[in-house]
Amino acid sequence: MFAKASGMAELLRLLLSVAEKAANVARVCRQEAPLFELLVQEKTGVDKNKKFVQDFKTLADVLIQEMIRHDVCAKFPELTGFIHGEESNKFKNGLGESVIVRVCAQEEDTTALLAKVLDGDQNAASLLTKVIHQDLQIKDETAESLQLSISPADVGIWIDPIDGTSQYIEGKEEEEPDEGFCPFGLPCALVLIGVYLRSTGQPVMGVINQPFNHKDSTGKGWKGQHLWGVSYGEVNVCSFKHRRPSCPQKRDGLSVLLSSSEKPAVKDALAAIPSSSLMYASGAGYKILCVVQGLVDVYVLSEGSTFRWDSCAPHALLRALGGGVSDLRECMRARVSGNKGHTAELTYHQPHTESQGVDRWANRGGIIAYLDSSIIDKVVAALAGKIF
Ligand code: 2IP
Ligand code: CA
Repeated sequence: MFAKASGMAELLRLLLSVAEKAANVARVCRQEAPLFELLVQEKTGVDKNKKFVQDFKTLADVLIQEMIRHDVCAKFPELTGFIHGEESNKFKNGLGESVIVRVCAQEEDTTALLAKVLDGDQNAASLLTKVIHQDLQIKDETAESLQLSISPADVGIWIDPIDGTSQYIEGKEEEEPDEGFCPFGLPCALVLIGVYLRSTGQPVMGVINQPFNHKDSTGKGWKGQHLWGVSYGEVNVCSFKHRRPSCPQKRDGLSVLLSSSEKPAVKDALAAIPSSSLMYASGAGYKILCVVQGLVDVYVLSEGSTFRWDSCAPHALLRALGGGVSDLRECMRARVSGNKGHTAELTYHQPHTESQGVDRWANRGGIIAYLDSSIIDKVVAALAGKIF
């Protein structure tokens, strides 16, 4: 007989299931014609009169976030008020009416509410509602057997409903090559759910769902994949197992993943590290995922252009594998003050109180994501005097 799953194991199972529903929402918006039209119209911006059309991608984001919030709070009321996301759930429809997007207890009520946001488009509203109210269970024996000495009342959650939205909307259909990663395209779009400890802000659990991992057998639809990781106390478990010591791109040198919009000074400084190779990919979450999978050694970002919701989930996976995500500027300061070895890992519980809006939650010192913390020194030494 199995022992009863612990609260955190139950939370993980729920997050895996709700992330899969989120991936279904993301896929259905691209696969079902009435919804896809709304996405495409947004892209080309044809119908300027209909405001909701311009905002359809935001609606998909908000909906995913609210669905996660609804499902988690229904099962874990102790998390109410501790689930944060990128989006606000206030929405304006084409008539200028303000609608609070939420998932209702009854399916027909959700459809009615969505139809209001979608200016009466019943068809689109019921397609979305069906996916949101689906009862979907992901089974994962390792996840279910986890025993942690913390409970859901000790944690908070960060949601990025779709990270890499521009790639999601553009929808370039690059399949992930067997041995590497995609520099752009649908595989860079990820659903990210990160769990942190309320007391210290340390990331303890992460679920990543990649809705568009590979094409299905018909070649028309997409299949996804999900990964998870848990890191607390003695427990460090990641669903991703490294199959080989290194990938072809890595060879002996240092492979560095960057945003294509990274500053030239940073690119030059990193390129000067002996036998380094610079690579580029879209999506902050996706870049950290590439580090998790050992496809590159490190992801470096010198700007404060990512947020807690981008990094919390993949950070937990990296910790489970012995790595981490640190504040780049703090690492550079630590070097100057002779505090070598100080990793300045990101935490997730405290806002920058002097900032406004989303900037309160920015990873404003830039980030460095690694599996092996000895890489921090190499990167920081190369960048010393070049940035900040
Ligand atoms: C974005 C998205 C971008 C990324 C940016 C994130 O999140 O992941 O792709 O920029 O940092 O905040 P880049 O691809 O240049 O790294 P979202 O898609 O949720 O806005
Ligand atoms: Ca994001």
